[in-house]
Amino acid sequence: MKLLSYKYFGIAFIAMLLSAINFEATAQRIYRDTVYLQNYGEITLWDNTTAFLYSFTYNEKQPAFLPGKIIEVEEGDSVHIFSRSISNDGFHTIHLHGLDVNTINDGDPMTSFPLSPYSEFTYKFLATHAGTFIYHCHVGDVMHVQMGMYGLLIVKPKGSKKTAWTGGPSYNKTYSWLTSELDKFWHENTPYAMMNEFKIPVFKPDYFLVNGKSKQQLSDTSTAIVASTKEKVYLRLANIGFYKHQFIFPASLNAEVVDSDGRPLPKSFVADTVNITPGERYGVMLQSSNALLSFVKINFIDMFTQQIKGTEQVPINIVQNVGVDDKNNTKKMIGLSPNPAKERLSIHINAKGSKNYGIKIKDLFGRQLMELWCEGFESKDIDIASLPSGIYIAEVALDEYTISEKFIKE
Ligand SMILES: [Cu+2]
Repeated sequence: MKLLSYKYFGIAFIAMLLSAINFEATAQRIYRDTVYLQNYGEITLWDNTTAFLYSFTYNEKQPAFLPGKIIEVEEGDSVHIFSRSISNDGFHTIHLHGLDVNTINDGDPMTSFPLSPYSEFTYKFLATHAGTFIYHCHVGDVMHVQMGMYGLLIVKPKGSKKTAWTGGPSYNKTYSWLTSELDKFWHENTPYAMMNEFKIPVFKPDYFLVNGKSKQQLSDTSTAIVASTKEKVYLRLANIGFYKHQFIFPASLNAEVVDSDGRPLPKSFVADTVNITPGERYGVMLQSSNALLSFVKINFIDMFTQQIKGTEQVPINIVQNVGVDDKNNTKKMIGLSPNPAKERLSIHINAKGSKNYGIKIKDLFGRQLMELWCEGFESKDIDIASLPSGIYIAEVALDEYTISEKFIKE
């Protein structure tokens, strides 16, 4: 036993030496970023109400928002995150969750130190391997995280290759969903005395968030998944809430879990349900062989009672991959311009033999938002200024069939 521990100590020592040498030898570039702690602001929720926030920001004058920006670095980067406190009286840190950083750079106020008002520190670490990580404030954890001090940190493979990790499975498109909850009472009654001086009220979240959004806000282009049957989608999932988040994928997506907590799984597995506890991250590959207009359902579960406290649905739209010939035909049938559009969208119909047609504008949830009836084949100009930005579907019903085309509202 004793011999074994000496042996391990020896190995650990050599590994440390090697990694120190490695650090100098392989650090190709220095990735620098600046984070301000903390600014005030507010979030607009799906029901158009707002909640007060304080969060990380990336310039001094930027109002708080949630979640923080995705910090994207590359494997092998030496990462320097310059952190400046702009708080009058609050203490904060940046904890690099799941990353192998040393004690001083850990951002745990107990083992490292908290940033006092108007102090500065540069958190440094070497991005040793690709993966999905979270950065968040580690002071008065529960309250500061709830107020918005969190974001994703993604280490991409070397050369930013479109693979889950270096040598890992490849993909065509990638999305990231950072999930959390929001208890409005906490935001309206924020105990300003930080550290341990306040009594935290019982957590009763009333908003359930994916990238800071819920309900109809989830058709936003950064969150809703749009891909073709030919495309492989790599979805990064990360939970920075206090509940367990249960992701239920439509079976035809063939959801394959490939990595967990920033490391490849020894063996990937196909699962239509993925449960993620606070702080955990998973990487999931998705591909459907059929066209699919559906949702990924997310249940937000209280871990003590196992009760589902909230459910959200993120739209997913997989379109049949069209060959070159099909594409030309489609072009002849319906044209949308400009796409993306800001205020007006022009629809040109080139179907022969059709005199009248109806146009429906739907969101990715399939809800009809507009309906128009047209005669003849002239282009139809429609006013879309009132639509929130996101992805929509223009559906044109001709005499015998319906054709649809997606467009983006900026
Ligand atoms: Cu903080």
